[in-house]
Amino acid sequence: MDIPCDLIEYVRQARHVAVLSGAGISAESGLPIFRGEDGLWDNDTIMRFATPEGFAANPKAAWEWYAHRRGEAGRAGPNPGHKALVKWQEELASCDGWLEILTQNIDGLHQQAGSKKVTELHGSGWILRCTECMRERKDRTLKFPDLPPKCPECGGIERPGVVWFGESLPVEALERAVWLARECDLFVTVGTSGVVYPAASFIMVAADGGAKTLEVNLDPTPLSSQVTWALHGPSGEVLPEVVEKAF
Ligand code: BJW
Ligand code: ZN
Repeated sequence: MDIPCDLIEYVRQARHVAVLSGAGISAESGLPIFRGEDGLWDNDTIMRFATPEGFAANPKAAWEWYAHRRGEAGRAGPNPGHKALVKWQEELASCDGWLEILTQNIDGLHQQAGSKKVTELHGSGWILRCTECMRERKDRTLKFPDLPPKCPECGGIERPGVVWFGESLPVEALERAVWLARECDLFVTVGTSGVVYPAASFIMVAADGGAKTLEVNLDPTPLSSQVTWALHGPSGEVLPEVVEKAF
């Protein structure tokens, strides 16, 4: 891939880097993305599985979908794209800089790769939350004996600890995202279609604050024409190449 020299020079100098990742970064780990031809979704799936109303109407069906995805994520491992971000983070930490990740993904693969500062904007597929008493617990069961799972405290139905359409993002995650967007020298989006808000808006907050912006994505997106640099290719190849060339 042809990587512009001015981008590599900027990556070398940038001390404060924020990365927004989406489903595309985990595609090379074998996990499906949401939108597009090979995507997980059509409108019906969105209404049934990614809204609180869809879950309330049929928790078992929604859970079967999430249990299937937990199985896939549990068997997957981080790929060279995740690992390149770990190396980049370590390079910056060694010179008093920082790289922090804002992820829309619920698969935990950044953390599994070894990334330290990861904010989960859309929650985690590995957290269960009781719909009655709101108690949360971590759980990595890959095969549930019965669905939906029940709260060990009160017996209420549990839901995945994720953020569905119409629900607010966790307040601390939102605050962190805005802070990072304002403070970074470089804001990078990786493997996201850039159509889901508020995640898609953070790159513009960063640009308004004077940061340069980079998109790494297989296909062009609505963000492509607005960023300083757009690199179109698989993130598992593009990110390692950027990091190798810069450090
Ligand atoms: C590769 C690759 C490779 C493939 N390498 N790349 C402003 C305007 C309009 C609407 C709104 C707005 N503000 C809020 C809204 C409403 C709504 C929204 O955004 N709607 C739009 C869709 C129109 N947002 C919300 O409701 C949010 N809540 C909120 O804002 O609360 C306050 C509020 C509510 C209501 C009204 C107003 C305010 C919550 C959003 C929650 C999203 N939840 C989901 C499900 C999470 C759980 C789960 O995983 O099941 O999050 S939806 C789904 O989309 C998931 C993802 O995180 C998210 C983003 O998808 P992502 O990651 O970008 O994946 P894809 O598939 O879209 O793209 C992958 C890309 O990778 C593609 O481009 C490929 O080309 C690329 N690719 N292989 C590199 N190897
Ligand atoms: Zn409970």
